[in-house]
Amino acid sequence: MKIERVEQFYVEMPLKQPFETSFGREEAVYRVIVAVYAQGLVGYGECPVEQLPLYSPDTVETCWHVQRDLLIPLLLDAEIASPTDLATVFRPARGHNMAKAGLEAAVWDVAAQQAGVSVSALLGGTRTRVESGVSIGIQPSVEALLDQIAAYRGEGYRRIKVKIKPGWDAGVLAAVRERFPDIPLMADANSAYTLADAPMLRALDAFGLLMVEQPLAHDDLLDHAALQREMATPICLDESITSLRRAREALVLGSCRIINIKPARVGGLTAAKAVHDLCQESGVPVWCGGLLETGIGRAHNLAAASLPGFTLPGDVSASDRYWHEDIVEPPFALNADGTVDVPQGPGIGVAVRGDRLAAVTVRRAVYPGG
Ligand code: OSB
Ligand code: MG
Repeated sequence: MKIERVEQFYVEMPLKQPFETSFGREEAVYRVIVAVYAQGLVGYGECPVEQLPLYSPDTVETCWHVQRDLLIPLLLDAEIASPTDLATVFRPARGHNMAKAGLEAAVWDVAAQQAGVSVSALLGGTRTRVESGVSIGIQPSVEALLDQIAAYRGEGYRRIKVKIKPGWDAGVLAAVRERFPDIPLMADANSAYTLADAPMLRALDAFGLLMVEQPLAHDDLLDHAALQREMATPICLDESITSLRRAREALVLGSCRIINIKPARVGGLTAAKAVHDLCQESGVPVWCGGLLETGIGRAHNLAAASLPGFTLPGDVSASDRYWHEDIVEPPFALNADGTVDVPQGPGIGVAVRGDRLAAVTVRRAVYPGG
């Protein structure tokens, strides 16, 4: 397959409600959406970057630039037999996983359409529905958090993730446990602590959490290994796992007992599957994380989460948890049993709404340029 044309869209999507983590507060997301054209078909991918490198080193502008100046020229030059070839095509570019992942995802979409199957099926997925959790940002008050948890539990979400940071941690989790003694609960620190906080982090063992996500530095493996040796609660790594190699290192070092796989963070669906395969061989459970994706990135995340080793509920919540109006049709919905369907139609299995995409686009470019 030859890619004939690539389009980039810089989009801005206001969130239904602000999302606050230990690294900042977001009222809207800023994304690069890409479309790739081949043989009369169009495939879509999403780069879940942000304006500033607060979660990932990639930003909207670095993504735009690296795609325009390196990845898109490489893609337009390549003869692609399978989307897995893109690992080789993009090899000259170091880092910039999110810029690679969006283009790779779009090629998976086109390749699946060509084969007349879903991205999930082409990847080797086996599930048609994925258990969904919900990630709740830092709230103005403990009461507000408890209300949110009650509302999401009422909607049917299977697992609650609470964002924590120094000053919003053990006391808050104690209040959550008092009100909801039995819910599947976890906490995500987004790297807000150091080993000096080990006594506080060990105290979280009292709350029966499913896991604590990324308590220490975003690029650390050694300190997490030391902390895991001292804690009963499983550590789950998010930010630290940026490739198959880093996942291997983490498992050898004992830095975590669970991995949150975000396809965009590891550079795409092929890398996500490789991390999944490694974890499956090693008996390490994985789940699919999220980065407040629009329906496009959500569709690709669900395809990844349909692989058999994704045994824990993912941050693959319904469209209405994030958006007043998604950019895909139909939007993603939560089933009564707390699952979200993996689209089964060709490609990503949902239609990108041209009107919505145009409405949220603030900059657009086409390659080859004219
Ligand atoms: O750490 O998992 C994270 C959102 C933005 C940046 C980082 C994270 C998150 C989430 C939200 O937790 C997950 C989602 O619902 O998409
Ligand atoms: Mg996280």
